[in-house]
Formats: sequence, C-alpha cells, structure tokens
Amino acid sequence: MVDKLAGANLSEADLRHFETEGYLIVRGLFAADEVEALRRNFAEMHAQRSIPGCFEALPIEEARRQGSILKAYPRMMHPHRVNRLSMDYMLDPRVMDILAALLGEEPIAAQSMFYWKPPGAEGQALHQDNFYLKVEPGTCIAAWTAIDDADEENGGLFVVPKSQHEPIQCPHQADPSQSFTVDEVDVPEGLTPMPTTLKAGDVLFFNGSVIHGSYPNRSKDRFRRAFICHYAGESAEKIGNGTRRSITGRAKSSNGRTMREAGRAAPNSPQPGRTESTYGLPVSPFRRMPRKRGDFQIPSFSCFVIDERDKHISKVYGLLNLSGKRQGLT
Ligand SMILES: O=C(O)CCC(=O)C(=O)O
Repeated sequence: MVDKLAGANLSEADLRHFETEGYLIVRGLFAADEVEALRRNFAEMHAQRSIPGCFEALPIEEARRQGSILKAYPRMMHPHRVNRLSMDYMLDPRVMDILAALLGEEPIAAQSMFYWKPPGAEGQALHQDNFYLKVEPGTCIAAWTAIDDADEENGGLFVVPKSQHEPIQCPHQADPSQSFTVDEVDVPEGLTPMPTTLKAGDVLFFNGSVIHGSYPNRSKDRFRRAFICHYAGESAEKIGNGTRRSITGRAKSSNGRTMREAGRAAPNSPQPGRTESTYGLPVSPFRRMPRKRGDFQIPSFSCFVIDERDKHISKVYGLLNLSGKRQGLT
C-alpha cells in the first residue's frame, strides 16, 4: 500500500470523487510549454507518415477519397516504445503520484496512445477500457491528457459517472458514421453520459469500467488532440494477454519509483495459431477463434492467469455473444 495522498497533491474530496463518480479531472497538471512540447513532438512523428507498429498515415486527399480524415491522422499506438518524450510523459511523476493515490498502490504503465481527431473526424463510441485491457484483479485507470482545449464541439470526451460499478458489457456494433471503432456499449438505466470540458494540460483520470467515448469533431478548424495512457496497480496478475512474467523493468522516474511497462505480449504466453504454451499446457480453443461480427461468439473473457506454482493455466471465465448474454462458464 502507498500513502494515498503522499506526493499526489490531491485532497480527500478528490479521492472520494474518484471513488463515487469513477473519474477525476486534475486541472492544469501540465504547463503550457509542456503541452506545446508534446504538440511539436507528435507533429514531428506524424510528419514521418509511418512508424511501424505505431501508425501509418495516408495523404490527406487519399484519406478524404476513402471517406475518413482519420486515415490521414490515425491514432498512434504505443508511442512510448519509439519515442522518448512519450515514455517520459507516460511515466511522469505527477501522473504516477496521482495514480498511486487513486489505485492505493504503485502503478504499472500498460499502454500509451495519441489521438489527433481533426475537424470532421469520427468519434469513438461508448466503451469500457477494461474490456480490452483485461486487468485482473481490479481494473485499469486511464489518464487522458488534453493537448488542445476539448469540449462538445470538437469531440471532447463523455464519461458516464458512477458506471465504474457496472459489469463489463459485451459490445454491440457501433454506428460507423459516428465512430471509428466498431464496438459500442449501452448506457445503463438511471445513468447519463456527461460531456467533459478540458483545457489543454488538464488530465482526466477514469476507472477502467467507466463507460466513456466521444462524438465526431464538429468544429471547423479545431483539432482535439489527446495523449492517453492506461495503467494498472502493481498487484495486477494479468494485463491484456500478458501475465506477470511480461511485466518487465523499464525505467526509473525522477521520484525514484521503478516504473514498469506491461504492454508487450508475454514471452511465455501462447501466440495466435499456437496450440500450446511454452509450458506445454493446452491453449484454450476459444483463444484461437477468430473475432468476427455476426452471430459469432467472441472470446472476450478467456484469458491466461498464473497459479500459485507460477505456471500459466488457461481459464475461461465465460463467453459472451454479441447480444451480451453470457454463454456459459467453465
Ligand atoms: O479520446 C477519445 O475520443 C476516446 C478515447 C478513449 O475512449 C480511450 O482511450 O479509451
């Protein structure tokens, strides 16, 4: 356990807000010159047009021809793996201290992303991050840093307060004219999506079960850039398809914490198409099912965990079909 408020510059009321509402906005965590450095940094990366494993951008005219400006400004995945500044901001002690307070333990960085969201771009339909990150036990926390002022007009983020207590839903098909991703979840009865209004440099933290998303950027000329990182507590046994063994030491922050990155595939976990793990244990057949739309079941809750003997075991928590019904438990 860490002392919840040590170093985080949060109040007891902030912690209570995060616990009861599922999110917390920290105003002005990053100064204008820091945000400007991030803007410049990502503009330089984007000017390269392609960084394997991170992004590949089409020329603007071709993106328009294909019907989505986002194809010229795709989200960048895991920029921290190829870019020092991204790593520095993902592990920034101000962010890590707040996460430690919110999690009640040391954070582990799981992934980073950069969103451009130019005028006219689609949004990202409502979803829950832990459906994808699969952190267990517990959940992940997102730190969503506004790189531009973000509001309803330019496609700022919506959160559904109090949805952190909701189960993880099986998504249905999103409207492709509104969302660049295909998944969408429902807003539970009695809860309401709330728009957030952020200034560049503000950071929105939210629980991995919180339903959130965004709508298209309806502005004429305002990009809505965001640097988004996801974290888990260090007691997590599983993140994505990785297990403890894939959580490797990566960096030390200026406050002396050992930071770890958990985003890569576990060296010991089975790769697609393989039928057994490196321990020779059988891989759940569900893992090898293609994830397809239609009447297909998706293996969203099948995963690998570590038992007390530190061996991988396959454990199927339950299959969900696309109407969101549980198909069975083993
Ligand atoms: O920034 C957005 O529009 C959506 C980002 C998001 O939902 C996420 O990172 O999980």
